[in-house]
Amino acid sequence: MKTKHADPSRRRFLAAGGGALAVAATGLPAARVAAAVADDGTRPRPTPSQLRWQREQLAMFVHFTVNTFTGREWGDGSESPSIFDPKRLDAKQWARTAKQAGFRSMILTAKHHDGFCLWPTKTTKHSVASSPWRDGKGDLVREFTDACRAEGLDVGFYLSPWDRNAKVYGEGKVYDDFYIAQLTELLTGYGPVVEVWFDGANGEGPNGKRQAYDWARIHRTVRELQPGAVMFSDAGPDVRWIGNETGSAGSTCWASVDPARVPRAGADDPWTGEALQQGDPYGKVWRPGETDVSIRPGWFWHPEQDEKVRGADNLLGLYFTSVGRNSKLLLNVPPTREGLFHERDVESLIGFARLRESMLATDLAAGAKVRASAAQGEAANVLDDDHSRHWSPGADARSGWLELEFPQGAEFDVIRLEEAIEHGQHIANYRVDVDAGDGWKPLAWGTTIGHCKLDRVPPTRARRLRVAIEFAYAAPRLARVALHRSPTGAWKRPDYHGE
Ligand code: FUL
Repeated sequence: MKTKHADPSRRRFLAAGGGALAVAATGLPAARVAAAVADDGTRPRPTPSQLRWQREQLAMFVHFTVNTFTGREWGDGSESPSIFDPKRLDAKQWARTAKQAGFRSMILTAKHHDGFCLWPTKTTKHSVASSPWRDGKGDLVREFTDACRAEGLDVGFYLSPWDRNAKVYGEGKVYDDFYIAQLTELLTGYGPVVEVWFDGANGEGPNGKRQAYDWARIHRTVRELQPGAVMFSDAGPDVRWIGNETGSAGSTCWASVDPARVPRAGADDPWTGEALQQGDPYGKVWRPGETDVSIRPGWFWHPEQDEKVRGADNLLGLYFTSVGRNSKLLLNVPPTREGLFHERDVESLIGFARLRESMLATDLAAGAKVRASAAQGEAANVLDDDHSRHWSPGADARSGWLELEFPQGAEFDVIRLEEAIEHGQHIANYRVDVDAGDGWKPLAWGTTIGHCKLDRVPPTRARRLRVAIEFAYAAPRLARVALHRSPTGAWKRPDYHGE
């Protein structure tokens, strides 16, 4: 459970953010809407780390701790380290699977709420050093990072601020020092880290007290020790939570947010799930949403859930509702008590990769003739995956269109659009029309594009296809237009999750 989001401001947010979209959607002259918003150069853009983070598209979460052995989801901190004994632990199997499935980084729960540390920390005895695993000489964080690097995967850590074991939890600066010491060990002892994941849960510790986390100090520590890492929490500062654990980003999804509506990272703030799902087109900071979801009903492995592993087509559904909605998918795969990914999970992951890769391997728009309403940069730039090149109707334009012509016709059921987000996210309304030889017909429309937007449509045959940008807050820039055929008929249900 993340921070609970109280409801009162929900209407306030929708009135502010949603209202702006409604104005744009009414078709009022773009200039009237644009007058109210900042100019191109002042809208937020991603940092290089945020850009790299988003372009990875797929990251794997690994939840593993004493809970794996007790069958619980939240340990209470009283677990004996003697129960932690994953006899066949093989982090290389995790990393190999992640790599084969097309994931680019892995994030390990170095410490969950129960306080048990997966590395031999100097800060507490409540760690692998007190367990029978590898005779108390093991370091799971080391095995994990070595395995990731051997496969060319980046690494990240989850270090729960809520610690139900630490006696000093709730003691103010004493716990801050303890937590910062743990963070420092992780960020200085194991090479480059690309993401640090801060959970919003903030319950009581063993003394019945709560801790007010010193976020400013925590953030400073990460910046100093790993300047290239992005920090996740409900509220950022670099990457925000998408607002639910069901794998669903908003079909409207802005990377920008308004920090005034997010008072403190991880705090009990007034954001609603919907507001996190959608972001804010007027937001002054770039803080894209991360979609964390588990391949199983729980975050940790439970034997009775072996029958409930999401199938390959279900995972493809998650891909559409996360990566395909301008978010990043952080998919959790929990190792078993033996310390291995279960064969069912592995099978689903490999199946997911096959479905996804076979869909993306063929671009039915390749070779199309492209023309545009106006062009600054070749219109045909949208036909290749080189992100450094894009099409724009011009710096002052707030609308424009692109037309693709397929001499042989094209048949597809997935439309992929990508904005050149290194210049910011600006497109607020678009429409896709097709002509199969009997005139233009509307096919799809949407409110945001961002890094990637995947629209599932009924199987469609077209001779011409037009992408009309109806309104953008600043110069619209499209880096990619691609057409695909989905392997599972995923188009049949807009929220298709494969069940
Ligand atoms: C939540 C935690 O309470 C869950 O146990 C899990 O770690 C999830 C990713 O974040 O807030």
